[in-house]
Amino acid sequence: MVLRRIAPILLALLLTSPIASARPPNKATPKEAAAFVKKADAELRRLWVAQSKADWAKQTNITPETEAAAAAAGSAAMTWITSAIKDARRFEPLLKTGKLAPDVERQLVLLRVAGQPAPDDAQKTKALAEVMAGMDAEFGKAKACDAEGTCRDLGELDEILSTVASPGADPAALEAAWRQWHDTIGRTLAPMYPRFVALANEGSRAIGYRDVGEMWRSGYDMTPAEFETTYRALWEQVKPLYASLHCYVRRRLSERFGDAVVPKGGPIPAHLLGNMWAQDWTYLFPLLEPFPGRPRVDATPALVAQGYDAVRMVKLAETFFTSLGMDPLPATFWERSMFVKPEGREVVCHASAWDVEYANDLRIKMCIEPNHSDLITIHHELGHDYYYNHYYTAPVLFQTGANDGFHEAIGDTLALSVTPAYLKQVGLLDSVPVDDEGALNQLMYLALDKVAFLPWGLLVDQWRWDVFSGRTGPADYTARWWELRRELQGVAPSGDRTAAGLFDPGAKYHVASNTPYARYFLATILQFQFHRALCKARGHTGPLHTCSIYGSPEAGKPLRDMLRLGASRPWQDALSVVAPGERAMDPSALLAYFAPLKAWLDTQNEGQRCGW
Ligand code: X8Z
Ligand code: ZN
Repeated sequence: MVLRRIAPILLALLLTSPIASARPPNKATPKEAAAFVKKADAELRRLWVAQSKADWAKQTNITPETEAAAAAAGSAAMTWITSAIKDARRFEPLLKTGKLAPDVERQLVLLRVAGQPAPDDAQKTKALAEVMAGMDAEFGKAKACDAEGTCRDLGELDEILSTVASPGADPAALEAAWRQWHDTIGRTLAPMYPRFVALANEGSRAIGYRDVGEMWRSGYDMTPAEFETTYRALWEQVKPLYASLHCYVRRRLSERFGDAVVPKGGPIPAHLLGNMWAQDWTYLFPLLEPFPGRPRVDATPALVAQGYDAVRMVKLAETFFTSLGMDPLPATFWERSMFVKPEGREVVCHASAWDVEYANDLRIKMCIEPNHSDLITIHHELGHDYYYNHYYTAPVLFQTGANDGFHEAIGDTLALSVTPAYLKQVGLLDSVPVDDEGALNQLMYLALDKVAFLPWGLLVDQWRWDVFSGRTGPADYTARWWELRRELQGVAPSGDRTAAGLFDPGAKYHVASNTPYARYFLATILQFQFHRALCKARGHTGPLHTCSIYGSPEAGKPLRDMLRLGASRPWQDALSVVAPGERAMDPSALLAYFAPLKAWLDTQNEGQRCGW
């Protein structure tokens, strides 16, 4: 590890030494920049492959040994990248002069935001890598036990919450499941998180950022301040749609569980939305269906009745991608992926997609169950894998999304075409909604997924930006969390959550694993933008929600052209490849998609006191 840290410094000294050239030190040349980028590509590739191998080993088999190996690989990568970023500073005078080859310049820009940097101290770097690997592992292993000594993992507790719309659902039991998870994982992570924040900030300061939040906001081909403005402006545009949905949902929940449980005019209790984080409300659909008795819009009953297993579900999703002209997944995908929760070892069940070797070594890791939600998540994960598949021959710094929201949006874009008509075509629905009433059912179902998600997608990083900047200190972590959830989502916990030792943000995987979250908010906007553009490419006319791009190589072509770019161009350029003429993230496609539902909701909400 120490040697790796020294190597780039030696290289830098050699390259700038007056002995090595007659030029004064620090006058770096374009040729040196090109050589630097080439070497960085080789070294990063080696370190990242080692890191993803160790991470894969850990996440599919959590033991003290695999955790330690993942931390060591993380520490090595962090250390190297930090000194490389510092070395690369001498090329800064060459940026934006037109003297550098565009690919060299782009790689230098991307290097600065390519990974968590290390603090200026080997011991602290080790501690940072350990706390990061440790939080992720604790989250994966966690079990919450009730008073009778029955212990459940996150999947089992979330499943209890998902029964909210079933006839005998007991709010007290739902609240207990919610509380058990939050109390257990929160208490485990509470002492780790402040340590992590301090060390991670030291790392980002070592390369010139004020804090980790500023570093994260620097990855969008605009200034961090411009990004923040863009982010908030997007939310302001979609907020009225969310508010209409919230109003209608609260009223129906109030009718179902009574005013005492769901007070009129106030936030909705967080345990009554069918999901541990209230980020996906689709399990409420039976309570909210605009026109009951219509054909179902989810494939769960058919998946169960037809005995679908995990592999068959993944094969079905793969067919969607190949129908657009993409290649089948490589044989190694089927050999190396983890599709179901294994017996006898601890794993991270939270779904993810990998190219472990940065060389088309595609895999997914999921604990698949035969239900509609997991079928959609499989499309999401394969979206990541197909992005990898289109750019794996590029320099390693280009092997990422045009921005991180793009990466999250690809599979979801395809999943927007998993319409009732498509499900009928593949034998997973008997009949499809044909009239406006059926369409409203379909739109409601999707809104409970996409529209309900928006404020949650926004707030996770709003909270982390405050935490990393120091605006919110450790004593206020949970209080600030609930302030944001109340203000943006209109959701509240039952009872006080500010007692010492609780840490509710830690109940979410991405906080424990330090995965940025703004990407999912952006992806929710972008996927409708992509969908609108691809539907146009396919020649679809008529309302957006009736379009499916299944089986359309005409839609596949611009999508694939964008995927191939990876991060080699600013995201604005990548966007205009898939959506000619568009260079901004724009919620108008999402708003148009849900416009009929918005009109219906607003009629339903007449005379109601909306808001919270
Ligand atoms: O984490 C994910 C994916 C893996 S990138 C399953 N998602 C977010 C979440 O679960 O919170 C997809 C939707 C949002
Ligand atoms: Zn994802």
